[in-house]
Amino acid sequence: MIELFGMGSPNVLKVRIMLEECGLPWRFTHVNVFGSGQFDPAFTALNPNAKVPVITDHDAANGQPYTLFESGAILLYLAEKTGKFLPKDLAGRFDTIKWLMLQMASVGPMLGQLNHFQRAAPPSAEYGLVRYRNEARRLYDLLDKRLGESEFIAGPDYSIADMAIFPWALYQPVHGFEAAERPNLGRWTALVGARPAVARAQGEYAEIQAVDRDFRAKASPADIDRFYNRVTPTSL
Ligand SMILES: N[C@@H](CCC(=O)N[C@@H](CS)C(=O)NCC(=O)O)C(=O)O
Repeated sequence: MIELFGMGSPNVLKVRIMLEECGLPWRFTHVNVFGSGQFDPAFTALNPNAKVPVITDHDAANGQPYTLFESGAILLYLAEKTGKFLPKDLAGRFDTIKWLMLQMASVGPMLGQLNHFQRAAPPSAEYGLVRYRNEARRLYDLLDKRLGESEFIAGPDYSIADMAIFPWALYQPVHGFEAAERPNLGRWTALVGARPAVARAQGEYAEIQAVDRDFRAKASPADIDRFYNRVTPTSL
């Protein structure tokens, strides 16, 4: 059994999709990141970086529970464990890994920062908003171009690279970009979204996000500042 520690967020949705695609038995443990649950010593013992997702595999190969953080590493681990969604041939394997790395290094961080500057930054932070909006546009365009050349992100087959990018691609309208301007991205989003495992993974998502909203409503201003890491530094 795999225990997934998470919240209603795209990096967690990636892992939910993979667990459903692989048919692995799993359970969800909700971490209250708005109430500083990620800084609890019991949680930082699992992930010293204090972020979700984290998984603990209670059926790991050596018979001992095995814990991982970082969604890309988790997807690779589950692909290795099950032999699914990561091609065996070297070129196919690294075509998948390079797009997975692009998601981890660029799509997630840039779109995540755009979320922050759209929702949480003061109006004086215009420079950051423009910067991350431009980066988001560049990345949505890159994905659209790639999906005009290839059925799936990494090649002809659905893989962990698709699972990593899909939850972030859903932000395109939220970020104020016209979906109609990127038809290839739209074709692929519909294709991936129609998979039964993806629908199952997203099934409880609205309820999880409602719990997050409740956690957030109950959080203290200090907790919210800690969540955004916008506590005034004592030294620079
Ligand atoms: N690179 C990490 C990013 C993890 C991450 O930023 N997780 C967010 C949720 S999607 C989180 O834990 N936010 C709470 C916080 O930053 O305190 C991954 O892909 O796992």
